[in-house]
Parts: sequence; structure tokens; C-alpha cells
Amino acid sequence: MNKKTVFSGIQPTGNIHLGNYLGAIRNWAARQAEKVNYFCVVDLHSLTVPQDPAQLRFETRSLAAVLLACGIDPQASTIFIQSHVAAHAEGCWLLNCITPLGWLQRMTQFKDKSARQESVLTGLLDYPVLMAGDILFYDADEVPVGEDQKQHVELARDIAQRFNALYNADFFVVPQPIIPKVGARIMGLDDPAVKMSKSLADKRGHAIRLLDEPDEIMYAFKRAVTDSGREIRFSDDPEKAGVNNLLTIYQAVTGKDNAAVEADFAGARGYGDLKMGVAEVVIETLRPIQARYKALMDDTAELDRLLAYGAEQARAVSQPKVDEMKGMMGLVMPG
Ligand code: ATP
Ligand code: LTN
Repeated sequence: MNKKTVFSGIQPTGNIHLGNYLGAIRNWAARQAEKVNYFCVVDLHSLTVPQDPAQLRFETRSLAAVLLACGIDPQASTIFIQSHVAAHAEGCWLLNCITPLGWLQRMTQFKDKSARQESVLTGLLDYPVLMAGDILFYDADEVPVGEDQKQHVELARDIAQRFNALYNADFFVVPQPIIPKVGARIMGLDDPAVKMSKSLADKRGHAIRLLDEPDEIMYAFKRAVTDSGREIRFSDDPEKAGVNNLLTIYQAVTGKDNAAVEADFAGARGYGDLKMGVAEVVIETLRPIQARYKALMDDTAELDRLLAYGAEQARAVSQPKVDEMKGMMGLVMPG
């Protein structure tokens, strides 16, 4: 039986949080055996906004350790750092040269992020082309992402189809975005109208970071914004977005259905009990992950060895694909 190929990318911009775990990493780990998997720490993507070099270096290793701690198995999957595989940057250039500028200017993430910055880097505009290459150079069929990245995967589809049409070949697989239903969008605890996000996670009380101590997790849940009522039920009323978010987190962590989740809080005296209940299940879920993370960061030689092995496997797939593209586009191959 032919297994589907899945490509997942995550940026090492620090502050990896519960939204990333429930919306992305956890689902990646769960499906490893059924698919051919690539897990990529996309450090080149992080350069699209200014970075402190020492911090980026630390965060890249740290994120790789988090992924391994969350259950990504280097025997079952290919886990690697994007910049270790030169085909990504090289192939991005080739894709740039068939991608119309207007496609990139339309991207909502570019419009949002560039509006918040004084000086916008070229890399930020080009970000979705680099991402398209990540996916296309591995012939990925599926790309698990949160709702916010769907437009970028659709752009990767457009780029794949354009290349195939221009060179009259069935060369790139046209990938599908895979969006998980539960936990697809975890909102900020301090403001349930915005998604929990790494870039806001330095603000105390916004996010649960995967490496937070139990006390800090308790602090953030205790201060979570709710509403002036006392009804604990799922709801799409914007007024009740805070309570809905807490229930969504509880549901994603416990795997219970809506009715069972609401039943667990039927006897609650108020939102205080809800917050404590959610905090407890989150703390217990993160405890073993944190222990495995610490062990990996205490032995970086082993971590680097695992990543070198992953890069070698990734190169063996993506470099021939990019070399073939070069030939198709009229570049002379070295003799
Ligand atoms: P940034 O704030 O820099 O945009 P981010 O927190 O959105 O960062 P990404 O690196 O963009 O994190 O995303 C990593 C993965 O986690 C992606 O698949 C993304 O869709 C998913 N993800 C991010 N935030 C959430 C969230 N709040 N809920 C569910 N999934 C999320
Ligand atoms: N843009 C994505 C990260 C990313 C990615 C990818 C995701 C880069 N390359 C390839 C899936 C496939 C983000 O910020 N979440």
C-alpha cells in the first residue's frame, strides 16, 4: 500500500505554546506510522523578520528537542533543520522565477505582518514561496496546518500547477492542506478574540508555553478572560469566547466529546472551577514532555546527531528534485 507523504513545518521563533501543540505537533506525532513524514524546523522562515543570532540558534535546537519530546520519532519520520538542506533555498529561487508578484501581495499574513512593521523585508513577501518549496520538493500529498496557514498551502498548489503547466509535465504533486477540527484554533487566554500566538507569548497570561512551570500555567489560567455570566457550555457567542476557549482546550487535551466535557463541569461553582480543571489536565499533559525535553537539551551531541541524520535523509529526496527542475528550466547541469 502506498503511504501518503506529509510535510510539516514549524518556525523556531521561541515560545512554542499549547496552540502549536494541540493544533499541530500532537497531530503530527499521532499519525507518524500511517504516513511518510517530514518534520522541518523552518529556520530560514524565521529570518523573514529580524532575529538575534544567538537566540535563533538556541531556539532552533530547542524546538527540535521539543518536537522529539512531543513524540516525533526519528526512526519513523524525517526530522531536520531547513537550513541544513540547501535544496530549500536553491529551489525557492527557481520557484520565485515562475511566481507572479501579485500572488504574494495578496497573502493575508503578509498584509497583516507588513502593516505592523516599519521596514518590510523582501523575505517576508517571499515567505510563501519558500514554504511552497518545502512542500513541493518532497512530493508531499498533505500539509497539516492551522487555519491561518491554509492560504499559503493553496498558494503552493497554484505554484505546483503553474510549474506543471509551464513545463508540460506532471512534475509536482499538488498538495492538500489538512486542518484538524478540534483544537484547530486555540485563542489567547488574555484575549479570546486573537489566536494564541508565539509572537504575543512574551506577554504574561497570553499563552501557555510548552516549557512553562506548573505555577506559571496555573497563573495564566487563573487570569484567563471569561465573561460576567456563569454558564459553562460550548458556544459561538463572541461574549462567551473565553469560556469556549477553555472548554476547547480541555476537550483537545482529554479527547472527550462536547457533552462529556460539559458534564465534567456540570457541578462547577463558577468559572474558577473551570479554570482549575483545565489547568490541571494541561499540567499533567505537559509534565512528561518537559522531562524528555530536559534530557535532550542536557545531551546536545545526541540531539545534533539525530538532526544530522534527518538532514541527510531529507537531502536525498529534495536535492534530486531541485536538480531535475534546474534541467527542465534550461539550466546547464555541471559536467
Ligand atoms: P506567530 O505568532 O509567529 O505567527 P504561531 O504561534 O502562529 O506564530 P507558527 O509557527 O506560525 O506559530 O505555527 C506553527 C503551527 O502551529 C502551524 O501549523 C500553525 O497553524 C499552528 N498554530 C499556531 N497557532 C495556533 C493556535 N493558536 N491554535 C492552533 N494551531 C496553531
Ligand atoms: N508558515 C508556516 C511554517 C511553515 C510550514 C512549511 C508549514 C514553513 N514551511 C511547510 C507547513 C509546510 C507557519 O508559520 N506555521
